[in-house]
Amino acid sequence: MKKSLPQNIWTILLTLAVLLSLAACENRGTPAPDISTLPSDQSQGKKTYGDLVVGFSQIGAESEWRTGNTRSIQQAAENLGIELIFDDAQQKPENQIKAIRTFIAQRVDVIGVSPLVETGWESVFQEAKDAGIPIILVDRRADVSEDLFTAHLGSDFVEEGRRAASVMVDLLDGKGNIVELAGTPDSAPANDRFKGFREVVAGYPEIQFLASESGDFTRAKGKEVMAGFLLAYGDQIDGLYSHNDDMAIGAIRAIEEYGLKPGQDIKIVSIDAIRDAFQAMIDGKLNATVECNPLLGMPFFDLALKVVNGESVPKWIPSQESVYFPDNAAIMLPSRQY
Ligand code: GYE
Repeated sequence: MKKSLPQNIWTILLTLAVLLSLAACENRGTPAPDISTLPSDQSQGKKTYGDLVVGFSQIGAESEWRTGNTRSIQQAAENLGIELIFDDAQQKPENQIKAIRTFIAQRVDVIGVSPLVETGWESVFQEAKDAGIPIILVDRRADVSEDLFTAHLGSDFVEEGRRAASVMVDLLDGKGNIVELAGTPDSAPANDRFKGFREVVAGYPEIQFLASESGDFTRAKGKEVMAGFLLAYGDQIDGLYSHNDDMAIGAIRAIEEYGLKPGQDIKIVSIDAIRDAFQAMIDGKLNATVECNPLLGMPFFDLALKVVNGESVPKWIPSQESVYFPDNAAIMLPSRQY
């Protein structure tokens, strides 16, 4: 008898605890009855990927980087069940402006755009803002005031230029003559890669620039411009800095046709890290490639959903990237996705 009283108390307490935890479990499956104290839309009315209609204005298909970027965006949309309205501007900013206006008229939830050039976007971005449609810059930046776009997802192109320069300085032991194949004039990557490279090379007075010209980020133009450099400067060229791998690959052909050995007679550093650059390194024709990640599809839609649901996002989300060299190119190639 002495022990029966405490035992009863324990039974009652245990029963109460079980009942309370059952009630808590039930509540977990249903929304809390009073959400007035929570920030709006946190527990109700949130959109999911399947609800999104997204317009995307792509630049074109000038490089392997670009086609890899397009694939990444289209595949991610398909995997997530997002309705994607995709427009290819074929290298014309006026086509991008037209596409953005169409997206506004269609009342899409978010507009993604990779601006071909840095300038000329104020009015059309303002139109999107007035219509309440967020603009997300994917890959390239636009030179507009920060209130005209919601976020920018893409690489630090200045840093890529710096990295390319450090590698070139090492390859040339701090002295020699360089030619440069620049990207599309006035584009953010061409401007920034030009600038970042010079920041580093400025510390090496025995490195000289012989010439810098745009190859428009394409293989064909890269080859053509490099052939011109060779005609003008021939054997004086020690190094080629190319703003992307495609132009470097075009240039490699021009160098071979001219009768010199790319990667040996002329050291070559380029940017992007596409699969063909790894092959060129395996073949001993390219000395390094600085990575620029085009696989922006998933992070873009992740950002788009957050923006639509009113979550705060950083103004710039830079990509994490490295530099690749011939010694590990063969090991890396099979796992490269673009
Ligand atoms: O490096 C080049 C492409 O904007 C980062 O555009 C991109 C650049 C890329 O055509 O290959």
